[in-house]
Amino acid sequence: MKEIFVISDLHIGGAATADNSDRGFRICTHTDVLSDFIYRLCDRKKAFIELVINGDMVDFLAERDFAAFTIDPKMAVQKLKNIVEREFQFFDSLQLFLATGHQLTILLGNHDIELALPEVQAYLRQVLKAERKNFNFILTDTPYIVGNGAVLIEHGNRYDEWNWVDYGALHKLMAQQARGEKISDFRPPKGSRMVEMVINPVKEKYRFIDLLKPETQAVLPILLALEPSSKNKISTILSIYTNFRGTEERSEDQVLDEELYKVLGDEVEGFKEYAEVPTTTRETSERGTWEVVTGFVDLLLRKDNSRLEKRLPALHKALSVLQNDQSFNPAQESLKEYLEAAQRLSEQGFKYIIFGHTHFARNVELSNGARYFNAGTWADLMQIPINILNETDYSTAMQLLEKFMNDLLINQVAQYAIFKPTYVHIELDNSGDVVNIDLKEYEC
Ligand SMILES: [Mn+2]
Repeated sequence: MKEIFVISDLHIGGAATADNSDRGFRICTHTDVLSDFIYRLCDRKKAFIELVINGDMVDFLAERDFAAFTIDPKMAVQKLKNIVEREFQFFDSLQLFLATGHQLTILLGNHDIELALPEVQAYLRQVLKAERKNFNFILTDTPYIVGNGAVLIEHGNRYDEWNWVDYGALHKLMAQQARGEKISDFRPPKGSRMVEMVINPVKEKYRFIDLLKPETQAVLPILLALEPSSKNKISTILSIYTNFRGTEERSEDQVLDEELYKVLGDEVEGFKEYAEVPTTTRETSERGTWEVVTGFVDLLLRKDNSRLEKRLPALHKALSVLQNDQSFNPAQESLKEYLEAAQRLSEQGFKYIIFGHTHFARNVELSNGARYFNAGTWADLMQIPINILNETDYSTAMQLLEKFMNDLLINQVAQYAIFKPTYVHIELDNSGDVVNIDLKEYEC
């Protein structure tokens, strides 16, 4: 019998503030629990155990100097060294895991692409003392297949328009660096450029920014409410997405207008007029698409100097879309690109498809009886508190929302952070067939 444990999106990296009073740039604040999980596997010396780390093990994007991709191998090694020195407990546990004789497989994600660089690879092997045959490092987007072809494991960013990696170019770069040749360019994913240009600068002030999910419906309105000037950053996001290059003829505001126009059509002028009217004079009882869109546009277009409390009604409207949000429900996949990808893979004959990347743990039955899992994350998450979304009394909802927003303003994030470590557990029989597979939560 063999057991396989699949974990994903550990996102180890980023420094706490100097006096350790604040989470700083870390998204994973529980490497102690993670190491404990691995040490418990080490204790089972007689068992045949494999640990699969399904991408984003470490997070180069959280390491200074921030860059969407660190092409210089010396600098990339230095970043990994910083992570190893800070979080040595985790690397020690992996080293012991390998020394015990268990099997370790690491896949690339999209926040740890630098692991593929030859010098970085060599450094990681050295840290893990991984010269033995029980270490498997998958540095392409070839999926990892186990269980005699029944289980397909991959990070999942391949199905994400923002975060797919150009593996052809990455391989070329690896081959050139290994020979010390002049290197060609490598364009990191759009999502990584967004982290460098938008998320990390915002995170200097607001630590919650990359914990809060879902990204678009929750993060953008909250950001706009806290800091209306961030609408310029929204236009940067749009320009990264549409590959727009800034020119002298088109200002960021114009780009934003054009993008809004694509979404709203001729309504855009009406929305702007609407946004000029003070929110208090409007009906706030009705919910619906109109309210959500107007709430959001209101946040976008209101005067930058208006105070937070004045923006709360608009924020409340914008967040109402999350009332029936299924993001945190493991039995349902609301992100259709991953569900469709899993469905297609199941039609190729895979019975179990395991992704990571979204940070949302999943165990979903597909239409043909196959199963889609998402291994979730060991990083922290944050959800808009349900009591704010469900509160039916308007003035109570406003009070709750105001407290929440004020906590965010002073970085009192800990009370809202969720840590829910999950893994996919697979049992294989002696001939390698799957006898059991399930999504589990680690009891710390
Ligand atoms: Mn990822």
